[in-house]
Amino acid sequence: MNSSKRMLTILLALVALQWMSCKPKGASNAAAGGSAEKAYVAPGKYDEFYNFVSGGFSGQMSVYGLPSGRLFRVIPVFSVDPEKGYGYSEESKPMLMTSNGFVPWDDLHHVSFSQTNGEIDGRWTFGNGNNTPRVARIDNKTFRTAEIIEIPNSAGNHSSPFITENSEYLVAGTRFSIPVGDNQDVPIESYKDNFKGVISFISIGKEHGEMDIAFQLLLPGVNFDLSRAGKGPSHGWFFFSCYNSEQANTLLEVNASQRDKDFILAVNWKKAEEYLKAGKGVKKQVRYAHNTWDEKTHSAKHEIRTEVTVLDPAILKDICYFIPCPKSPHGCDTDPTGEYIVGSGKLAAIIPVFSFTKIQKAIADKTYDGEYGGIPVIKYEAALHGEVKKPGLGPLHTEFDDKGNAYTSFFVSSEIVKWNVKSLEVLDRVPTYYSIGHLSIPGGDTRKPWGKYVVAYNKITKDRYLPTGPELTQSAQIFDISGDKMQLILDFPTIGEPHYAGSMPASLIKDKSVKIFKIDENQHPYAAKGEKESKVVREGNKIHVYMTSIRSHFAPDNIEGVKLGDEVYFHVTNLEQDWDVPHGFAIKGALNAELLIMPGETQTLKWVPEKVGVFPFYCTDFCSALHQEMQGYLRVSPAGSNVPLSFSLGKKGADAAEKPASK
Ligand code: CUK
Ligand code: CUA
Repeated sequence: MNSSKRMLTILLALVALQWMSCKPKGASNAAAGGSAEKAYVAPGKYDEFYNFVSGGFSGQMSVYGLPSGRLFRVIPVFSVDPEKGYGYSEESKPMLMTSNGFVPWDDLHHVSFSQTNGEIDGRWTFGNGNNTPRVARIDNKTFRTAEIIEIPNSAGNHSSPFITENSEYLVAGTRFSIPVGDNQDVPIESYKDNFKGVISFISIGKEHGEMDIAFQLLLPGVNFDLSRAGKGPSHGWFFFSCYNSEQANTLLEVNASQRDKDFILAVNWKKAEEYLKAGKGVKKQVRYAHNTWDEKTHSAKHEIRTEVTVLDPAILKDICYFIPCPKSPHGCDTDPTGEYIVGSGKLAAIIPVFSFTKIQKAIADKTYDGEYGGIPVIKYEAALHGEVKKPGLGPLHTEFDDKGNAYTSFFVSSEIVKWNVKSLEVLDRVPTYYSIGHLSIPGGDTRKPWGKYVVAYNKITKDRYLPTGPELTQSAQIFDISGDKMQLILDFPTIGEPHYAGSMPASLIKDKSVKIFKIDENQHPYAAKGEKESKVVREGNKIHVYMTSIRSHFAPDNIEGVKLGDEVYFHVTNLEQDWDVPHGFAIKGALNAELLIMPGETQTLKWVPEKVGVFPFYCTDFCSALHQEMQGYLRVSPAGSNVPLSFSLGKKGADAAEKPASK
């Protein structure tokens, strides 16, 4: 066994041990930590930062306060959410449409914020969907998903949605290379010949943030993992880590861990733009979804797009360069100055730090070590600023403070290690409980970090919390990093599995938060903008109920003349114009969920009655002292019945107005 193979065996054994053992390193002081006053935000006081945390396989994003760890909101993104009716209301269903149809789930790993001049500007938060490749944009004024775009020619959208310093682009790099092109029916064994790794550059509209696939890069079949944009001097470049340069298609655990070095891919996207302008892109026929939410119609629109432009960097020179990086790199992080790029090899015993200046010189001097898939490979030493020696085991991700320091998470040795970016000297280390994945400093991936806290997002909690059956909560831990030594100040459980997260000063969002939707601006085709407009209309077997809600009744609240075989659409308009007065709507036996309708908004619940009878409906959100009175009845008669269609509010039996069912 050569020394590198032996090292690999030892590391793999350590990885296995980590998962089996009950007490990893640092466990002896599992009950340690806590400097509660630093995380204490007095009742009624606001937190300093908003913290947006990915939910992993929950498909959601959650929003906490920093430093209190208080949970404010869970935003459904690639998931249906019965609490809010997202994915259940007729208006929101199109948000989850894809080229495969309705896909109500995804695996959300990374968040990123829109930036202006390399600083967080507070407008939008983006998230990636891994499984059915998608990127979502959340509007920070409403904390709602405003747009979702599907990524064609991609599978496992992991290297995403990292962003450039003026929000020109965000990227989507495929984790799984796949057959690309007309013939997809190829043997899996033909990976090396037929599989390609595609990276998409998604442009972002300057005013409204709308996403569009500007171009795709066709690259060798490897696994793209993570990425970061260059900044300052390296603005115009993007860096991607990749593993499986062995191009294995089976048992990757072993077969993709053979080579001493995989790669970081450096992309000169300004060069790509030049080729694009010169018409060097090739148009490819594809199918992908683009879904947008409209705040005036209170509805989503789903469309299928059919074309992308592809650039081939093996033919179009000077777009891409590979830089060797030890042992299956995961994180690939650029520091606030934009000069240094940190690669974190999951199985490496050092952390290499690359220099943008040296990379540029190596390219100018052609200091190459051959090619990989038609793309030049820069000599490792020629690109290297230096290596952090013996930092820990299993480095994953690195964030930065505003004092020239880096903080790297170590999954295997369960710790955060602080080191100086220039001198590469290790300055401090602190245990996390346990098996940290990502870590996050407010602004820690931008040109302007607020280096006050680092938050660890841990995969395992073991003995930290009360047990909850076979699965235990994941957790976050906040460390004060304002001094020389990192100090644990708070643990808090998280929703789903947190991967990456980001924080920004509360002031960037707080005063822009939407309070109501103006009822006059409601352009929903089925809105009833006052009780007088409420009505029930039959169109064939479709019954449209134009319903209003206001504290504390629905109009109408008695409906008759619905027959088996009818489809009923409750279009509920919330007439309130006060902050935080949603009304809910639910009807017995409905097969979807409730609606939760914000002030001024209209939302629709589709209901197909399956039984004859009288069905109560009610408001699900405790909205007033008489919330429990906010209810109504709908009568369903047999298919051939001659009960006339009628609706009423506040009228008794025989007096019920037989309003004509006209539109
Ligand atoms: S990955 Cu989760 S710990 Cu998907 Cu960003 Cu590294
Ligand atoms: Cu409206 Cu409760």
